[in-house]
Amino acid sequence: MNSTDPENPDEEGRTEPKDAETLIEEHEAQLNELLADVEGADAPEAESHLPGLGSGVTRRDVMKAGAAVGVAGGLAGCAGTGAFGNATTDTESSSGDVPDHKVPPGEHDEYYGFWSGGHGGDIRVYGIPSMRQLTRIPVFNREGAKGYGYDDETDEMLEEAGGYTWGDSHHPSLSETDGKYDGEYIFVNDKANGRVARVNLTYFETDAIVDIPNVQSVHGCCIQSPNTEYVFANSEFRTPVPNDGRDVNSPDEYASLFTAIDPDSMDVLWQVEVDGQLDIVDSDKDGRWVLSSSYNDEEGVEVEEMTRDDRDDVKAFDVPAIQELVDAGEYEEVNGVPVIDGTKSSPNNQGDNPIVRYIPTPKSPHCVEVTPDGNYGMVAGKLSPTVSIIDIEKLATADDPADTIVGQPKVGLGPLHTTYDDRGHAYTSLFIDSQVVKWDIEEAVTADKGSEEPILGKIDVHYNPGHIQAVQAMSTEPQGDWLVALNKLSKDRFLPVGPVFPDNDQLIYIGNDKDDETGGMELVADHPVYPEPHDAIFAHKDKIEPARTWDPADYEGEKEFVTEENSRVERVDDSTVEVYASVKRSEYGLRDFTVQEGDEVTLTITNIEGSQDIVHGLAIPEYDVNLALAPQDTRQFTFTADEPGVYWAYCTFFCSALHLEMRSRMIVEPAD
Ligand code: K7E
Ligand code: CUA
Repeated sequence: MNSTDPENPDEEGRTEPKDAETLIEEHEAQLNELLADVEGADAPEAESHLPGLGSGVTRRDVMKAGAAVGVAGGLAGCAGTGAFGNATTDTESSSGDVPDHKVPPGEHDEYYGFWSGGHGGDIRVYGIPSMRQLTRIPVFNREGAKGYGYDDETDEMLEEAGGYTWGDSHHPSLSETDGKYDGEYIFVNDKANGRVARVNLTYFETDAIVDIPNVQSVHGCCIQSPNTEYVFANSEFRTPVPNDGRDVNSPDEYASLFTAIDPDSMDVLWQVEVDGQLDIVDSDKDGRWVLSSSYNDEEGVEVEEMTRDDRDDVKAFDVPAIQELVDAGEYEEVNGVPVIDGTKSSPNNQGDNPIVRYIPTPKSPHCVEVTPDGNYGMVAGKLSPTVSIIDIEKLATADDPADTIVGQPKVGLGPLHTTYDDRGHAYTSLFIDSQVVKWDIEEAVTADKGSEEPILGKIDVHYNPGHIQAVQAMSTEPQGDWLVALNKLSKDRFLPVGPVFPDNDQLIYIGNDKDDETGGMELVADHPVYPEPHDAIFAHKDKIEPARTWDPADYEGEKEFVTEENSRVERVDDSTVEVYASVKRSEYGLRDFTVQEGDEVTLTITNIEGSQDIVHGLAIPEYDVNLALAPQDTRQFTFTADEPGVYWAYCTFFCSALHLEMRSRMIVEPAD
């Protein structure tokens, strides 16, 4: 119904669909109305053709807000002709060499990159700078290739975490010790179902998922720096708390909660209710403050209400102060979780040491990212062309929370996310301008608010970047050489693959500081990606130490390590059978096994190989059995043998010249 013309219904009350051009114009008008005022808004409207898109494709088609400002003169260069004016010179200009991003056959990348898979629900692992995909780690999604969600353990984990068939992973966060990545875990949110998962980086496997009570959607997710004492999760959608049918028609009563999770037990420790809404979250580097960005502090339920005001509040949580209240029992318990009142009028927020500080920022901002030195939290304006710089030290002392904002450079249209190098520069993605802007942090603090002076350069990306991420920028050890722009649209950059296009992750070299249009940034590679990653986090290869085979000691007492000798069938009772079998190239420990129709069968299968990279599978046709067994791993699968007959269990991984012959026969004898 949205795409019909309400003015001209036909005799059956239907209306004509609007044409594509009208829809684009309406979207632009809506956006232009919302965009906060920018000085110098009289820049000419750019409506010429984009380079490389061919005729007939206009800037409008890549969703630029054409009539708004900052469309940096023409299209060929985009950066450079006055939109950011007085670009400053960086004195540390280097030779200007860009290292080869192509990694020769047989050699390794320097960095791991962990991408969230969006509504694919997984984590994808890439090598940087080659951008080669190394593996995918299923998290909220079942995945046949890895048998994830099929064996009893992972199936039960997914069932206990709500039993949903998918998730929407957005924000991967690497565990830290002393502010440095320690290579132990990744934590990641599920925006769709209000969950947080933990991925074990020894085995590159999801090992825990918590379904968070009292919240519907978890968007922001981060660990506490410097020592991963908590994992924090922000509920984005306001709902009644608890959401059990009460207050459904009273949006005023809905709430957003800030949740703290124990990273070891993955138990929910406590929650804080706030006024307004919560979105993206990042921790300071000292274990005290956690900053949450927010849009919709209007507490609206429709887009016009959500974007009504010129300001929304960034919330700064004083974590030790909250923990003290919890320890003192000053909370209300809801669904077994201590919930602390962090609303503005709460007694906890009166006096000199409020547990939540509300910092007014323009306008429906999108994110918050703390600088590697822990000094500042950057809040990108989204509908405001600015980034607000929050001075974290001032959070404890400023009388007026607004005084914690110590800088507000004007960066361009649609700023969404900010990342950092090791030389004091920030890089912000500009969704509407389809650019990455590089700027000087300290200069932005000393410059007037709204100034373009701190801008060092802009580079075009293709197109509409969401997150951008530079290597190790979320830790205290930024590396400052590579940056990836996770662009939402790729348009014509790749061979067409039907109406659902790949996203385009672009690799940019940021190791050179130059006094040119881009500030030395250089685009080196396009990379098509399956929809739809949101964020990525990169760690030097030395930070991650994956196992080459399983260590059976890690599951001792939970599952039997089945050798060739003790492969066997055990009847437990009239209707329960346990089957134990080893696997090696090219045979199962049991060449056949017999069960009775109606039996509940539990398979316990061990890959007894000690050599790395020799993975076996065990599949049973028509019984939906699918196990993947890495060397020294044991997996279990339980099913009911309800169809009599002969079933050939076979190996799914091509493991030897006798792989096809590698089978076992399951015989299900008919009940009389
Ligand atoms: Cu910007 Cu979910 Cu991080 Cu997407 S959010 S872009
Ligand atoms: Cu084992 Cu194929």
